[in-house]
Amino acid sequence: MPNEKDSPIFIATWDFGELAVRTAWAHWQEHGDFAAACIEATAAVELDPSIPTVGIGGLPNRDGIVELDAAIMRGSDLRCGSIAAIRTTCPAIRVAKAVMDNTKSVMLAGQGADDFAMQQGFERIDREAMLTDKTRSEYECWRAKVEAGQADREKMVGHDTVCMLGWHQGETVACVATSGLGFKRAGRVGDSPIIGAGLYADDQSGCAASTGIGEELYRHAVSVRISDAMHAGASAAEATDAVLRRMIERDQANITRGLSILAIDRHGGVGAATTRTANHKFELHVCRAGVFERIVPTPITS
Ligand code: SD4
Repeated sequence: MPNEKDSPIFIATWDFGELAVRTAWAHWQEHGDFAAACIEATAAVELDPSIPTVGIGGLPNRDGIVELDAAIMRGSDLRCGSIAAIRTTCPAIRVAKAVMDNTKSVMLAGQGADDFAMQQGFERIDREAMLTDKTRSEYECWRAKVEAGQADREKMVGHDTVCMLGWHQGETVACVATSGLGFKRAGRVGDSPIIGAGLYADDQSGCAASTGIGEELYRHAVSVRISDAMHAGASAAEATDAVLRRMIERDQANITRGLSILAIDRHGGVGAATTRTANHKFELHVCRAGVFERIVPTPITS
C-alpha cells in the first residue's frame, strides 16, 4: 500500500459517500489515476438505483421525468465541464467530462445536453427506465396529494447530491452529480452543476463543493468563496467554517437547516461545515491512504 504522502485523498458526501470513496480507492489502486477515480466513484453512485437523489432512481420532476445535473472541474488547468437537466443518459458525470474534454463549452443544458450525449456515443436510457418502482410510486403518491389539495406543489423534497473531491500531491479535482430536488419544476437547475457555486477546483487553493437546497446556496457562490479563503491561507476546515458562518450572518432569514459544504485545501487538509441538524445528519466519508473514516460535523446554527 502506498504511504500517505504518495496516496490520494478522496472525500464524498452523505451515506452513499462510502460507496464513492471505496470505489475511488479501488479504481486508484487499479489504474493510478486519481481524477478518473473521482469520476468513476461519482458514476457508481449515479448508477445505483437504490439512491433516490442521484442518477438512475433519483426522484423525478413534477412532470414525472428524471432530470440530472453533473459537473467536473480540474484544479491544475481550471478546465471544467457541466451538464444540466439531462434526461436520457446516465451517468451524467461522464457526459460532463466529455463536455470538458471534447468541446470549447463549459455547460450544456436540456435537449442540447441530451443530443450531445448521443453524439458522443453514450447509451440512451428510456425515460421510464430512469425511474424505479419506488420513485414511480412516490411520484404518483405526491401527484395525487397535490391534485387533492393535500400537498404544496411548490415544496420540493428529498435531496442529497454526491460531491466527490480528490487530491493527489497537490492536484485537485471536484465532481458532483444529482437528480436535484424531488418534484422540482421541469428545467429547474440547482447549484450543483454551476461552476463556482456547486463546485470549484484550483490547485493554487484546493477544491470545494456544496450540497443542500440549491436556491439557498446559489446566491452565496459558496465553492469559489471557500476556494478564495483557502487561497488566502485558510485551511479547508477554517474556510468551510468561515464561509458557512458568513452565509448565516448575511442571510439569516433564508438559510435553513439544509446546507453542507466541504473542501480539501492544497496541502491535503479536509474540512466540512453544515447547518444540518436533527434526523438525517450530514456525513462525510474520507479515504486517506486506504484508511476509511466517516465524519459527522457538528452543525453550525447561528
Ligand atoms: C440542488 N444542491 O439541486 C442540489 C441538491 C442537493 O443535497 O445538493 N441536495 O439544489
